[in-house]
Amino acid sequence: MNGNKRGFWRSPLRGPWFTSVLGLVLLIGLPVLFVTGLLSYAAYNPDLGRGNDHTPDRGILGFFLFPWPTSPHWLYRVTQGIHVIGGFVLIPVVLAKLWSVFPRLFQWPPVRSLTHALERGSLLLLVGATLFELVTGVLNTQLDYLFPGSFYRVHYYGAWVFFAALVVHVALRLGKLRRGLRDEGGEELRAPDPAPSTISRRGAVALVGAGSLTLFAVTAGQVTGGPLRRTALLAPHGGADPGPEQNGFQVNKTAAGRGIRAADTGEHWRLRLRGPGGDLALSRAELLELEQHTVRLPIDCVEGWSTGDQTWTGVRLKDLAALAGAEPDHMYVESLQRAGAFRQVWLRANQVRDGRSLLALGVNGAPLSKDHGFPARIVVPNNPGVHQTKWVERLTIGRPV
Ligand SMILES: Nc1nc2c(c(=O)[nH]1)N[C@H]1C(S)=C(S)[C@@H](COP(=O)(O)O)O[C@H]1N2
Ligand SMILES: [Mo]
Repeated sequence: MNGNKRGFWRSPLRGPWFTSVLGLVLLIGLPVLFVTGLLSYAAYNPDLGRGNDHTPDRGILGFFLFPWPTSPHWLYRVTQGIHVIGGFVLIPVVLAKLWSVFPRLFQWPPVRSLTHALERGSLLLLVGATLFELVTGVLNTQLDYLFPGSFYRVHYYGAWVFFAALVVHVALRLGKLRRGLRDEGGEELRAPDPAPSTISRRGAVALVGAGSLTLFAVTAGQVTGGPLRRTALLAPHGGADPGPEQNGFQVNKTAAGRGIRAADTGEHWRLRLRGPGGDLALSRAELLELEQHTVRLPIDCVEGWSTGDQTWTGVRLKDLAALAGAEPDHMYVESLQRAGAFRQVWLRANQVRDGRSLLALGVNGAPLSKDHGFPARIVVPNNPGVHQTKWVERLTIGRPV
């Protein structure tokens, strides 16, 4: 299409004001997704190496990593809730913004100068990376890790491409955005021969807002848990409530799905404990004889949903460390599960030291169900769900090598 055919696009809504209003929302919203995403990445303690680290080639892109705290215990629930729900909410805004500038895709000549080429190149990266992040993110929340290990990798590197392109785009366009909010400049965005309007510009913005609100309404319940969870139509697995009574809250991976056989979790099961004091093997009955502690903590999945607070009972990780002859230190957790991601993970010393960190044996007054990790699972405050290992087989106290 050449320049003269700009007249093909006739919507009177297109123009600097509409594009700038949407741009302003994205200028605030997308960086929030970026930052909460980096926090989620940090929450995995990826610097502890194998098992925690899904992006071994990150190099300097890991510069911001820090020991993820255990308090406040609701922090990950909030940051990841914002990340996932915010991602859904911004989808209509991204689509509307792309629609508002869509005719510009066909501008002629496509490249006028070196600066123009750089500008369009960065835009291509920005649009591509934004759509890529939204699509991979949505697929991950809906389809239960469509690309297991590689999701972290592609979503993480995609985020950095997005961020670099955003910086260039903002540097080039901030002035236009300012003028656009006053409905000035940006003539190239307007239809040269607009059709009569059927809806006001404000009406159109309200429509986009209504789309975002709808998405908010059908996703937010997954973070609060409880009765509101039923409103979370877009929560993973349709928000199914899995088990009976005390164990009746969200399950992500079932025991059957993870290949956990009843024979492995029966009376022959032993917790293998390894530390400077040597190796120990404890039956479930022996674990129940140790001092039991009770905590109220949620399981918060990277997919954005939370179980809400549940009452877990079990043995403190630091007591287990002491039993293995060690000061509370890093702890390597291995699951009975034989294959798949998240079967082994490092916990950091601050997590092991925290008195609320348990090897849980029961929940809400009942023994753990097999889907919630029977015979024993890890529960650590402010820990991403994937590190709340179920069907624990071995705990090793020490440092990653
Ligand atoms: N061994 C093992 N533990 C695991 C998983 C797993 O796949 N294998 N999934 C994790 C994930 S992704 C989450 S969100 C929580 C879910 O816990 P729940 O099903 O008890 O709510 O368990 C975690 N523990
Ligand atoms: Mo998860």
